[in-house]
Amino acid sequence: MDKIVMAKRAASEKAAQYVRDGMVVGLGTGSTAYWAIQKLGEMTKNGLQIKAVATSNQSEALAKELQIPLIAFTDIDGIDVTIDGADEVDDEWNLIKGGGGALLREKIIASASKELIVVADEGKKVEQLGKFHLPVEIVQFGYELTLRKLASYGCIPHLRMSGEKRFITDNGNFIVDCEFGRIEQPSELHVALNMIPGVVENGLFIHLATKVIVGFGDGSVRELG
Ligand code: ABF
Repeated sequence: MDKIVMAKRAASEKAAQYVRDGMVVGLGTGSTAYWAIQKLGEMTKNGLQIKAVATSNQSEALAKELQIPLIAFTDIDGIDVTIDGADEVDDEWNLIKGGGGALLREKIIASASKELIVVADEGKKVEQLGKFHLPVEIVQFGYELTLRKLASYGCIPHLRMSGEKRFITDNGNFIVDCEFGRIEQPSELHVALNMIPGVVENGLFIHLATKVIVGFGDGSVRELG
């Protein structure tokens, strides 16, 4: 198995061990969270009783395929634990997420979760956020002006494409990948970007993660917190 896949799988399967009978579990999006959903599918087949809330059409489809019982976000009071990936994780566990285009639902579900366990291969750990272009979800109306306002914060905004067409999120919006290079003050930038009219949400997850599990190519894991 490819070392990065081994790392993703090791981190995710370790995270799944924190899921207990009776829990409501948030299912993340991406190739790392994929392995957590696979493991939870195996555990439910062996009798684990959970209800799952999906962060995207992608994770919902995988949960259905694995016969993990799903529950609509509107039908729950809260989420016990969410397991999700990230594109970058810094030393304060601030994250850049949204490479998979699901940042809005991921952040809503993360904010409704008692525990957010972030699972990542070692390559996602960074000293400073920003090398990964920061995804920002924006409404389609007036997007040209929104792009200019995003640029005024010191980035090169790239409207995300899917082939020849503009990428459209599960919520019908555009994604702008903002090339900052380095983000000196992620918490302040997070607030400023969300003040821009037309911005729905951005991929900076500040103080939401309660645990970070890093996987390595030899199948070992390191739990931070
Ligand atoms: C998702 O997982 C996204 O928020 C994030 O961009 C992605 C990371 O992808 P992968 O796990 O495939 O590296 O939660």
